[in-house]
Amino acid sequence: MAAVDYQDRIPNNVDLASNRRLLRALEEWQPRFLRWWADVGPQGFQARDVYLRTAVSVDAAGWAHFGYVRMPDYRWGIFLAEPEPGRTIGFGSYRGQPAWTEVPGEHRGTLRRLIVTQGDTEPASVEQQRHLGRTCPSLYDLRNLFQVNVEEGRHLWAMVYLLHAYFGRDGREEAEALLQRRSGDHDRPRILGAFNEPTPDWLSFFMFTYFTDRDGKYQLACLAESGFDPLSRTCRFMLTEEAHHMFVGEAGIGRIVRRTCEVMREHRTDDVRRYGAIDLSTVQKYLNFHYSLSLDLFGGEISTNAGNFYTAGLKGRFEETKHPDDHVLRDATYPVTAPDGDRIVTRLEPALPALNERLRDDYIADCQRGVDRWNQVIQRAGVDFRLRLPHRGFHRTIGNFAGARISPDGRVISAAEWEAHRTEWLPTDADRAFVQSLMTPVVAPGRFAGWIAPPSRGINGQPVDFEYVRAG
Ligand code: BYC
Repeated sequence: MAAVDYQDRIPNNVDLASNRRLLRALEEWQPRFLRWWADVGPQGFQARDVYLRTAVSVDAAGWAHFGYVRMPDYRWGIFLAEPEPGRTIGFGSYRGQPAWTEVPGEHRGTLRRLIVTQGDTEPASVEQQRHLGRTCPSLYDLRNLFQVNVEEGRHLWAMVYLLHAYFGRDGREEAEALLQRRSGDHDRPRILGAFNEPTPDWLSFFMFTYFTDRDGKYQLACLAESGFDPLSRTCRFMLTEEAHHMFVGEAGIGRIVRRTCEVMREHRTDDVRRYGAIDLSTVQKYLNFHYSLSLDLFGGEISTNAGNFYTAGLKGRFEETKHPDDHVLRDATYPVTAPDGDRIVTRLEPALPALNERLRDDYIADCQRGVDRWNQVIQRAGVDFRLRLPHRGFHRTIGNFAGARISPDGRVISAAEWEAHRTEWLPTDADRAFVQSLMTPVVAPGRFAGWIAPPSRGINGQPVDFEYVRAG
């Protein structure tokens, strides 16, 4: 395994130096990436020193180095997890055969499409979050935002490396197109729905990193099972970075909830907006919104694509090896939920086309764990309110529930009932304007906006009042 060499223009552990053509192609892509970062990456702060972690090796023990770096100087590189000697394909019709080190010709288009879809989300999220620096609740949070942003940039590098190294000319064209599409752009939108929504405030940011980055965790975990070994190794390393992003989301919402409960108790009222805190029913509405958008990212409940990805050995299940079955699933079934008239019914369907739904189920269980932890904060504060995940059919635009009107508690409802309650379930313009009104920047070390509690500890053993982003 080659060590990461930071003297290289493109740090990597894939021995780029020995492949001159590939190196040259990536060196040509690099300035275009930097131009994209300057154009639509984090607004302002580019000349500031930010306390960031950088990958220095891919082994489990301490892969990260922490230090001050200006974001445009961040060493975006190419890091693949260590190869597993003798690795075989774990599922589908090629199960048991040696993992591929080259793209299997008959699956080339499908594999490219999966890599492009994954790659497209990474720059999209940076674009969505580009204005947030101006309204940060603290230097600690500002640093976390930028950490997430530079790592999403690195994840784009990860997919672009695969496109350049394994897909020839069309791979290079796709790598260019990844820099051309823009989140929310009418003519050139990003591929998946949630990545075209704005992230206008920090409550949205924390919801996004909790719910949408968690989709990233599940999709990457399935791609980490891939029979195409370079994709598997790339995704395995990306997952180690992804964990921090979800931590930012879970801790961020937890700190908001804590602060709100403090204000409720201090002033003996639910009406905390007057005191500059975010009421729990608004937190619930934002949760409903981001959760439902993220559920859509798993695709349709019944998807021939999903079955084909699996049978072709390209995309497995979450923790594929832990499933005690044949890993082929031709004769298996899986329960799938759908609206049927005025009821919601669950039927056993063939397991292969139901793989998106199975993954969504894994994701939902994981989402619930964080909600339980937020509810413990609320309960310990003695507040009589519980956050809840809405029903999986609520506010969906993809799959069985698209077009159906489902209440958060899982009833098929009429258009009239939906309209009557919509403003209780989803953020209104007034809710968004209120949250936006709280977004005034706090940039003194150790100070926090009044709507969020400080974290219990700082980053990498540093104190909470550390100067995580140095004054310009
Ligand atoms: N929006 O058969 P279907 C992350 C399309 S997040 C728009 O039901 P399939 C991150 C679909 O593409 C993880 N279009 O679904 C997080 C297909 O189009 P084509 C990203 C959608 O194909 C935070 C058609 O509808 N990674 O990393 O089984 C920050 C029929 O689709 C949507 C991946 O997603 C939607 N929501 O599954 C930064 C992994 N849903 O092909 C990063 C790679 C479906 O007919 N992607 N469509 O034109 C995949 O595995 C699959 O493409 C999907 C869809 C799971 C997304």
